[in-house]
Amino acid sequence: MAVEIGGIGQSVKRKEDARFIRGKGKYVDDVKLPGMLYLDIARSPLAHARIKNIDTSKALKIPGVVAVITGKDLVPLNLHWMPTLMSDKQMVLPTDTVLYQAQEVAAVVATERYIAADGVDAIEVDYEPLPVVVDPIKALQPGATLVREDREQKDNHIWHWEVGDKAGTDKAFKDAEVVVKQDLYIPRIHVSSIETCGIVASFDKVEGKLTVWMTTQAPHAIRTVIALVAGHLGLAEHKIRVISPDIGGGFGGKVPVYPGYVLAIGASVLTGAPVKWIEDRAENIQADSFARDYHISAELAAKKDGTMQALRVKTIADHGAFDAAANPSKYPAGLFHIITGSYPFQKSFVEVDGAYTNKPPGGIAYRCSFRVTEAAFTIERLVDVLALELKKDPAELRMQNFIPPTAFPYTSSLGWEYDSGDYGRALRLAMDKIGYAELRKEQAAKRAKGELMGIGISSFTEIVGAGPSKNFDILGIKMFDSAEIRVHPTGKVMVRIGVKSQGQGHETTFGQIVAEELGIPVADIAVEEGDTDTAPYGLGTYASRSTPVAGGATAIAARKIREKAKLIAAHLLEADPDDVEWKDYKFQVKGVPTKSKTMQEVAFAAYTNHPQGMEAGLEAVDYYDPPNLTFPFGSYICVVDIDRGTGEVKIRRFVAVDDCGTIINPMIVEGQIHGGLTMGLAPALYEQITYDEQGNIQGGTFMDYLLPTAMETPSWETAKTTTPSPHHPIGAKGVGESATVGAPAAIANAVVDALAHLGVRHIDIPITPWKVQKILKEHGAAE
Ligand code: MCN
Ligand code: CUN
Repeated sequence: MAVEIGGIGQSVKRKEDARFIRGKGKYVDDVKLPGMLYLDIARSPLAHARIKNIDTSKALKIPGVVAVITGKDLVPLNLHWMPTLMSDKQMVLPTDTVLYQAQEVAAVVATERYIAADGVDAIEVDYEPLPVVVDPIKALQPGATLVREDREQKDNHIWHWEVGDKAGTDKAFKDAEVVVKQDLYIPRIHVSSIETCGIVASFDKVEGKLTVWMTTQAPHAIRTVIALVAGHLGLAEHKIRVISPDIGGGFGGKVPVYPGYVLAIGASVLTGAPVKWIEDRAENIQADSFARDYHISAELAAKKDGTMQALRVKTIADHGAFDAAANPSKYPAGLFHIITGSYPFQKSFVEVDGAYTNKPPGGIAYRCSFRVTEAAFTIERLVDVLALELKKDPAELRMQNFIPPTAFPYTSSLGWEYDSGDYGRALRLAMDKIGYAELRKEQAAKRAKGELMGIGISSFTEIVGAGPSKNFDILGIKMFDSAEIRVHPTGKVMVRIGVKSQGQGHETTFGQIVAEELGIPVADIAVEEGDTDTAPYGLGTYASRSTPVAGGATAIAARKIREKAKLIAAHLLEADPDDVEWKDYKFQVKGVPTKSKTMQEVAFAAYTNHPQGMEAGLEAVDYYDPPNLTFPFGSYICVVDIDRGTGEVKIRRFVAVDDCGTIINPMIVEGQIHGGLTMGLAPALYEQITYDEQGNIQGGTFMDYLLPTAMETPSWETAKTTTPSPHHPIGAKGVGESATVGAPAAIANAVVDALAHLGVRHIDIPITPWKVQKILKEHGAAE
């Protein structure tokens, strides 16, 4: 029975793949409208410069160029600046100064895409170079080059944020038997979705209605932002329709509002024609929002026997020229205070300072759930540093310290209430699966022969599912989410939700939740997202929040339907509702299994034979405000071999044990973990974006920004434990980012473990062959 329904726990094949694998997905660039114009953007070659003049005359002479837009043209419309999600503001186009390389400087609108590009090439900008600051530590020093002249505050400090018990933590450190300290830099990286960002904006002058198709993870929030930013131009929220069609990967990079979107909307309002802007690959990698860029200094205090006691962390966050991060308003450093991880620290204190630099806006994306990757990497690296200091096995040290399963719900010293967990079970399973004890023996034998092999563990705790509205809002909009379910007379179902898949498989998994609750086969359930004219309001998909929040809304909306359906079933069965029960996906008269009604029969009756006095129809809406976040966790173990000649790190095995509570679709979750692990491998060994002293991007193309391919990616081995969330309607936690959060520390720990006997204690990621070879040479261990 259960298999036919395709309910919770079934590996139902992804419904959306029918179109994806046939090349029939519908992406923004597939939208073609009559009379559509194309927009392209001229970008700054310099990281900091005064704009003395922009000469657009040659561009305007090119046949097919319809308009050129500069910052000065936007001033009368008050559109030259826009608000960011972090209550900062960002230039749409500069009027006098550019603040980073690849910043938007002017836009060309033309009848064809290539004509627009020619127009961009013909724009002549006279720049006067200004001093550049790319290092946030230097940027915060007195006398540093000022990045943001527009601000009242005349320095590069954005905000200071702290949490925890400072005095108590300082005292714990003073009294501690053992203190380890580690500085870590988590470099700037960039998501590289298959599809770049883009928009088609179409303004209907007669109706005053704006329709936009865009690559956004949060269509409803974007609609509200457009209404707030452009309300003075007559764009009211009921006359704005945002459609987020199929998206070829988002990973956080499609949360922010980019100037290109605003320019395309502005151009459509000005010309009355539809305008398309599709970013090219270089623009995507050089100018879109960046992730990480955290300079962290972390200390851990412990007893000699290994008992962890206190944690103290100081961080400088490089946000580039505008604070355009996509964090909840209350938390400028995201959920970085999950940094206490899987351990019951008595005292902790964390402080973060944000800095402006002449770099593109950073601080958002890359499968991170709001700075959780930075936190997990730091604590899991630090635990290994402590293990080394105490000469303890890192697995044993973790087992000794884990928050015990009996302690949940557990409130961390930085204030988060972890819903559920069993960390020891996950680590034991990972150790059994990989054969930990045997590997340690093998390592010892290899070491004796001079061969380099390392084993690394990461037992991370994630925090996902923003969020309870008491803690979470973006620009005041509370982070709830929604579902609307309609059961049609013939028992087929339409589900609309406020989140938006970018490849995660929502059309399948949200159908499965409804299938389970209503006993209707998943094949008969259509799931729709991403159209603000039809879907209920929601905050979108990021921070692995769809299952924790919209998943809760979906289950509750379905249960509301079931409650009404029960009354109709009782009416049909001529029984008292109290004598009717929901069993085996049917309504049955208690104790009389032969007297039953299916949901399909009830649905038909809801429109044809419902009880007198009851409203017709069978539908429900739920706006779900979760009581808490969900705290998925996992234990990863990585085995590496290092080539003493080249310094190359080879991942021999990687076992990932994940726990995301109740699993809706095991196959989809495994896919999420495979993808997530690969995106965790990427920054650990390969990806990094750096800038030279003049603010020139190093690594702005795939020639030197190294994405792992199938060649570099090992064969991931996965396993699971299941510790349901006690507060989620179906016990599910989010999982979309877990593997990216957990993997880097396991890999880095494995590499350091391989070199620890040489005296190596830490290596900053990405751990490139060049770095390893240098270390081997320094220690006389190179071949
Ligand atoms: N799922 C499940 N059982 C659970 C938890 C999740 O079956 N206990 C399923 C979900 O129903 C959903 C998928 O797994 O189909 C991911 O669910 P969830 O963890 O709720 O995450 P979201 O759907 O909110 O997706 C967001 C998350 C984030 S924040 C990034 S970044 C990321 C990720 O998902 N970006 C992705 N995975 C991605 N996968 C693809 N293909 N493309 C992206 O851009
Ligand atoms: Cu931070 S990447 Mo996901 O939350 O969209």
